[in-house]
Amino acid sequence: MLRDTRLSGRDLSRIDEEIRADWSVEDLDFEEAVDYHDALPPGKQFARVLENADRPLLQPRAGVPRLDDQIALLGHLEDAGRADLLPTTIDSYTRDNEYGKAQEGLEEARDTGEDTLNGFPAVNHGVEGCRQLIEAVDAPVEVRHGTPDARLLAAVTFAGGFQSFEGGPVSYNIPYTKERDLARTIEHWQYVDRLAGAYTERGVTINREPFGPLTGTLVPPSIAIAVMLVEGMLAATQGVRSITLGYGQVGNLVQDIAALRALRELGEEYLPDEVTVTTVFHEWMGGFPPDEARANGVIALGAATAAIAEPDKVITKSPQEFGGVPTKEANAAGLRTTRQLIDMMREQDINLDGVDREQEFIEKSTRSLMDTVLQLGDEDVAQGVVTAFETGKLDVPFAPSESAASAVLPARDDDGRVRVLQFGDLALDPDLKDVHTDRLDRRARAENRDRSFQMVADDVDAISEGRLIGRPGGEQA
Ligand code: 8ZB
Repeated sequence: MLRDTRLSGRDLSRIDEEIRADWSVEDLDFEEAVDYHDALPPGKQFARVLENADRPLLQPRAGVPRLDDQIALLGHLEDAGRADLLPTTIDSYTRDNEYGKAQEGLEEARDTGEDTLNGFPAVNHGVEGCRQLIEAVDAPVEVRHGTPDARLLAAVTFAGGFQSFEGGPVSYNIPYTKERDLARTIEHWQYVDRLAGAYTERGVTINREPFGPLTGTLVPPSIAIAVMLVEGMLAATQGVRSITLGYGQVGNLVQDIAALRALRELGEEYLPDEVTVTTVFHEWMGGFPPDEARANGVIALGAATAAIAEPDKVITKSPQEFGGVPTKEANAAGLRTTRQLIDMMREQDINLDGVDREQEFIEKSTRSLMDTVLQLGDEDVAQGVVTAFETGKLDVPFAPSESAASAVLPARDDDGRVRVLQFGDLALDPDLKDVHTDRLDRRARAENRDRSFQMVADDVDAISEGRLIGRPGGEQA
């Protein structure tokens, strides 16, 4: 039965065998890999660089199929974008464990010179290919992906010199897949986290980063934070000691600052003392305006938020977000826009009305969700989170997964803060629910319409159409 307990050495070797049966990889040797990491210079030690920074570090997303192209791309982001931390975004076949198809795509890319995959197939490049990449750049590199069963990917990339790994059992299941069972996904991530823990115990700290934005669409902060705490707790059990909790910008300045502060405080509180907690802020993950000028406005608001809230890391967007994967130039431009804003604003002492109150509300709401999760699992967070999603007591809006109820519907209030319009069975105390309902009533009155699904639909499109709140007719009410 699924339990939040540390995997044994026997479990680890059994699973090691199991995942190697999926796709044969060479040079996968833990002891040798520890020595390899030991020889890397301090500037490539991900946790060290992140945890010792005195300002928010900037990191883009980037992944192309061929090794030499990926090296050139990361080099450009370092030089032209001055990225502090680098990514390697993994292709979708690998995310679906379709290594054969990834191989075909990689070979086609090599034959044609086209980017026939939407990311870097790290398993196919193998330990040796990954190491060439790590050696070719100066900054530390993280694996960024979206893989529900990331066991083989983790084994290969950790041995390949990567020291940070995105994702988690809830954040890479609920928003990303339809049919994967949540309990099984948690087992798969226990292996990933245990492997990170095993490196950590050998002096090679592997940073882990749960994916905070979830579905990226109007996610109420308390829901996102609860998922971060659950994934952080699960990782800590397996021996992970460097955890970066994430949060995706919703666009209301006060709510975003409050949420980032709540994320940090609750992270410190819920995760064991031996874990170093850091935070990451994702620039807007929802629909972007189609033109680059307006997209830069969205990016700049994210950067301004980061300048005030000072997360440890910011994941930047590019002005070409609307079109999907950006050119390397646009990607570097997103980094530069973000840095300009942060550097101009960071030393200003800016105090916004209402942040403390919003933070308190987010913390109360998150506690309400976490109390329920822990109760449902009889204090076992793994059991609890599975039951919480099964019963809809914890839920994510717009989630495709059959493991979630997806009954929660969010909408913005009259001030643009994300609230809950329909709760489903979400485990929020009645007095907290009343706040959401009151705020949305106030907006409904201001707009002369009923609280309704139409608000949700209007809000989902609002930013790409040039506003924060989806008002009727697009006009100010
Ligand atoms: C859930 C993450 C979505 C974001 C970006 C998308 C979007 C995906 C790549 C990439 C650069 C890639 N993204 N794949 N960015 N290179 N291979 O992740 O554009 O912003």
